[in-house]
Amino acid sequence: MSNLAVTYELLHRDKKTGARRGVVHTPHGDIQTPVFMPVGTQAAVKAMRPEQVRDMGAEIILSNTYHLYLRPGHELIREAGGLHKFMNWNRAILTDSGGFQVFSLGKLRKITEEGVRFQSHIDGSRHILTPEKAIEIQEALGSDIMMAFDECAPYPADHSYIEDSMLRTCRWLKRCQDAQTSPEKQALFGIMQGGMYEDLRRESAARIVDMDLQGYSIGGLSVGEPKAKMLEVLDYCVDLLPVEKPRYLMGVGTPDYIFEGVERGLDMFDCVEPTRIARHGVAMTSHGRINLKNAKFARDFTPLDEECDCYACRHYTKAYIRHTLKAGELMSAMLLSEHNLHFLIHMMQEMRKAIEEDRFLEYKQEFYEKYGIND
Ligand code: PRF
Ligand code: ZN
Repeated sequence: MSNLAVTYELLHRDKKTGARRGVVHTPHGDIQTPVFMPVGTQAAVKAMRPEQVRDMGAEIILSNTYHLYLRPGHELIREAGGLHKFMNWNRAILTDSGGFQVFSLGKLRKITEEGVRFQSHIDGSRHILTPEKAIEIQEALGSDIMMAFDECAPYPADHSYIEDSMLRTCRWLKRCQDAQTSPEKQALFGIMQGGMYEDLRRESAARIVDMDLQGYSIGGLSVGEPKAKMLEVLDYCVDLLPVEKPRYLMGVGTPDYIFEGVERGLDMFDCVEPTRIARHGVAMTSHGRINLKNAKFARDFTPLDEECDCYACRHYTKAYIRHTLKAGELMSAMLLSEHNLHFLIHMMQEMRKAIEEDRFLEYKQEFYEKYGIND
């Protein structure tokens, strides 16, 4: 038995790409990787019951330090017996540190060496998040994987800004590690930053890998840069992270980016997109996205996706979902969220199978052609 909360087991490497098939062992069960993690920002995957998320095969979800700290408060969740019990989810949970959310607040925040001062987006109250505080909160929540407190720098930003920010994020990581009390119960993952600069990415990786964490993530991508830029950065980043630990690409989760990440050897992905677009009437299907607002679906009595066997596709038609959407019924968000999450989770299952059989590239090409991704 390991005395660490989280370990990575490599099962198979694709013969033609960097894609890898593995298992991440956590205190709340195993996660088959590569994995897509549904997002439950405020201790709820929007419009979904935990049983549904579990039954579609999700083995881990993501939740957020920033939101839960502000409301209902981490002490309340500790009192409830931790986040798993509070939200009735007994599989693994990863919590983001709040770094990213706080940095999205724009002029409501100020960065110092100590941490980030900010005003709540809910009531304007003043707070400070520090590396120590981010760990204290995540320990109260009791997540299986805690993320380090970092700065996700904006794009574009000049070299000197990114360098200062990246070095501060490394110092903050050390403080997170020192603040952590139970590495056998909860893992701490480090976050690589460095913007779009190769020298800074290399330096960030060298520093964080040296701290010997239980897993590593790549942060600071998908922040508005062109796709080609992001892929160029990913090309050299993945190999800077240890092969024997889980590798996570933060906040990236549309099908094309997941394929590109998996191809380069990344294991974990998360994105609010499938549930967010669901609430706007958009479904992901094997032939690309469709918008149920479109009048052409008014009398379409077929399922969202003929190839899908999710609950929504087994029982409902596009015409019905379109009707509930137009009528403002919550049902449309429920059905579309369930379908979209199922779609991505199923895509990951197929991807894992393909890697095991050394046909990742063939599967990628087949998916791209059907879905209509042409770059
Ligand atoms: N840092 C943290 N969370 C994140 C990111 C990051 O850089 C991103 C960037 N895509 C998404 N979520 N802590
Ligand atoms: Zn479906």
